[in-house]
Amino acid sequence: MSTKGIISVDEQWTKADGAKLLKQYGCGPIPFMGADGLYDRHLLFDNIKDLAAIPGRERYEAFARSVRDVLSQRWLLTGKTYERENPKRVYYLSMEFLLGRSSASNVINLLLDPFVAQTAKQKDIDLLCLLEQEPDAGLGNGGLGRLAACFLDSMATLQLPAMGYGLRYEFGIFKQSIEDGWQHEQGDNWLRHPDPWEVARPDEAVELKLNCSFELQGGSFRAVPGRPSTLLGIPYDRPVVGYGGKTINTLRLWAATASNSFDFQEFSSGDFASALADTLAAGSLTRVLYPDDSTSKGQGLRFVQEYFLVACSLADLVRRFRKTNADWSELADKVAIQLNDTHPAMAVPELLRILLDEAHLEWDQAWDLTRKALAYTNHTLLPEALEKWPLYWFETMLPRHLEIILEINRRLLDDARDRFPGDEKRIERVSIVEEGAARKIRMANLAIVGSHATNGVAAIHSELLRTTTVKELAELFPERFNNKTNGVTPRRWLLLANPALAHAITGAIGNVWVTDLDKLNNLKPFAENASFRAAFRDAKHEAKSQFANWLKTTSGQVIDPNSIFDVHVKRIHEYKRQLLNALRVAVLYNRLRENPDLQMIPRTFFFAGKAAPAYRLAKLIIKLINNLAGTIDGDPVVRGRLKIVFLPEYCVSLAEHLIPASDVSNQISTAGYEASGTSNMKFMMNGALTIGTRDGATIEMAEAAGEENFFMFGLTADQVVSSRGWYNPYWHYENEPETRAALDLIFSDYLSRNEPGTFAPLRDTLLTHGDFYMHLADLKSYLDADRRLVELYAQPDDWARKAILNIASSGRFSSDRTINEYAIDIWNVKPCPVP
Ligand code: 26V
Repeated sequence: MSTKGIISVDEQWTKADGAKLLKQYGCGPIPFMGADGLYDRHLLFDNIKDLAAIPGRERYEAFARSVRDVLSQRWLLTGKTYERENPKRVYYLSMEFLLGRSSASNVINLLLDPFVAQTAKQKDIDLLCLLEQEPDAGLGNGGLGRLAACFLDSMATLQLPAMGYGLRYEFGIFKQSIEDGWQHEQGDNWLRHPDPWEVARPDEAVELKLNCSFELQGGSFRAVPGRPSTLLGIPYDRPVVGYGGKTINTLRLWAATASNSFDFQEFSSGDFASALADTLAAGSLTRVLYPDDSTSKGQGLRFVQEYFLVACSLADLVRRFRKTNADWSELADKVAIQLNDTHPAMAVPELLRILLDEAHLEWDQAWDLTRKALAYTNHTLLPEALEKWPLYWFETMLPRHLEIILEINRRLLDDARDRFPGDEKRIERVSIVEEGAARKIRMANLAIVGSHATNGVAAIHSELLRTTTVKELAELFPERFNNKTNGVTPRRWLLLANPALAHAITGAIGNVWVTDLDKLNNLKPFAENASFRAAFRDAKHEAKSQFANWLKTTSGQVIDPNSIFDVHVKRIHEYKRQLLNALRVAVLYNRLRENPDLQMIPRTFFFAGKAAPAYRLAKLIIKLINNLAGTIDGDPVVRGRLKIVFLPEYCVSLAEHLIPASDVSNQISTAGYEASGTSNMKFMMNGALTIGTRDGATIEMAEAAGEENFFMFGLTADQVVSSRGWYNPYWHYENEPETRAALDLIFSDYLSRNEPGTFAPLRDTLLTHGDFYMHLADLKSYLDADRRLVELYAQPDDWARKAILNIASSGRFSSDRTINEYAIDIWNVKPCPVP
């Protein structure tokens, strides 16, 4: 199903001067800054304060509002164009959108960056400082949420009539701090100040009915059965600016509130608590993002959040469909709904319910339309992350949905029995209902059965999904299964994050790469061009120095920009194997302790990432990394040669600072466990070399660049599976002296003198309990790859050659390519240009 280049981005708007651009955006002769410019007016009239006394935060708000003013006409026009043209539209449903900051990205996509930079200079405004005032919108846990954000950028850039639907969490992913080496969590109150990028639309609120009410009891959220209630979803819209500013799509985030604010009678008679109970309970529905990306056991609030997203979004999109279409039978010709993982899988029974109960269609037609409209993306094979909800939750909260699900299942199983008579094992595996003492609804099965397409996010992942995780379903519906390898937006991750490298690339091959990343291929010959290699090295050095300065000013930490920046950033998970990386550094440390005169290029190892608050082992891994860092820092023998930095509070903005400055990207998951990875792609585009296992999209990246330009090591996914039976971590402990010494360093409390026994659970995982993620199996080959890598770094020209070839081969990993494939293979939608 390959699709290259059928939809392409129009030629960019010529970079006109600022005044012309403003005119094109519908701002007429209004200047941006200056006495009666947009910025100055906002500064004065939004604050009503002496101009000199207006603090940085308010200055940022005025700036963002003036950029929003510039795009507002175009935003309106985009909506109007869609209404007029009535094209088939895409709706991307996701519980997470990890947006990061919006201002700089919007300015760049509007092509206003040179103009804004120039005006800021004239007005003596420190633009970087201003932009740093914007908090990250951290409405996601990690890769899945960031992918959704990159997809929005690509859909708008490709001029697709698309919309994102999500939740407006008042608190995003928690803030991480490190105390004494341990992770601590704080609430992320990112909406404390008004957010200039959101527009509330109370007039478009949606009402939804549940068969229960909710109450807050001792701080926890509880369903009260048998007392039906109504909730309100208030939409908050955010502009999604396509590159060139032609299309401005919408991300609509729902906030929950009670339908009637509170019972005034009750309130006046003095029962304040009871009067406010419903309002409080309803409001807490969208209060906070779930910070665990591997399990949802027992989290009833999460279940209601998921239904709330689905019910609000479907009501909204059906309303929009009905405005311009009289005939329900056209639904699937006008609407494509993508389910980002199973989190919005209740869209299956909800859409059926609407078609059956509100549109009064017959089952067969309703079912056909539902399946044609919906498609599902799987993002993980980890069994503990596959959602299964207790059947009795549906019974108490959504009885009609349960009825519908059971009817879907009855028909499914009848069909499966017809096709595979007597194969009850298979029937058990395909069933949407997991039988047992507590019956459960398998959301992945529901999503696959109720949609027309199921995709994984990298070739190996799609293959494993099809042949192992849901094998029997894939045998029932083979035509539904496909692959869509992830991608990332080159606007944010190269053009915005790495201006020096972007400039060097544009200098060599022109700027078409910004919207056609395959054009990076034209860089290949430049690997042999000495002056381009120098330009690459200069850009890398500039990014490293800038990162070092940024780190010094924000945290006081001093790092050496001439050391190798070796980076491992992502959520902390056993399968991602930060522990394997820590073992590698422990081995290197031991080598220096044993041989203090060893000559080596100085290295700085960066780690960053959050652990789910309840994931104890992940938190212990953070502690280990920090203690190892402390021990190394305190050891005069290694000082200046080896350093570990654990950067707290990993977020989109930190990634934007760090990735351009990286020399080495660690992608070292146990093969078969990382669905795709997307930071791997960001590093590649920014000219870091990858040391990694054959997992997820890293396999395809190495294929694209040639394995000789990668540092691949370790067991393959097949080998991981086939060695499970006999793998014995003790063998490595007993037969590999460096492995043993590294483990002993940890187990001996050398790193935890004041807290003996702290790391005992690591011994349990790595040895006693059999090392499920096979760290020890891969340590030796990791060290081999590491040696090759350092040898190459000692040859700066050869290193630059490989880095440039990596950049040149990264074109395939643009989210524009991915979205193009979704548009053609799954959604059947076409661009709808805004005049
Ligand atoms: C799962 C759960 C389980 C229930 C509680 C809340 C929650 C929140 C998030 C998740 C998602 C886990 C899956 C995930 O993030 N997968 C990542 O998706 C990336 C984009 O496709 C991919 O690059 C990563 O390899 C994959 O781990």
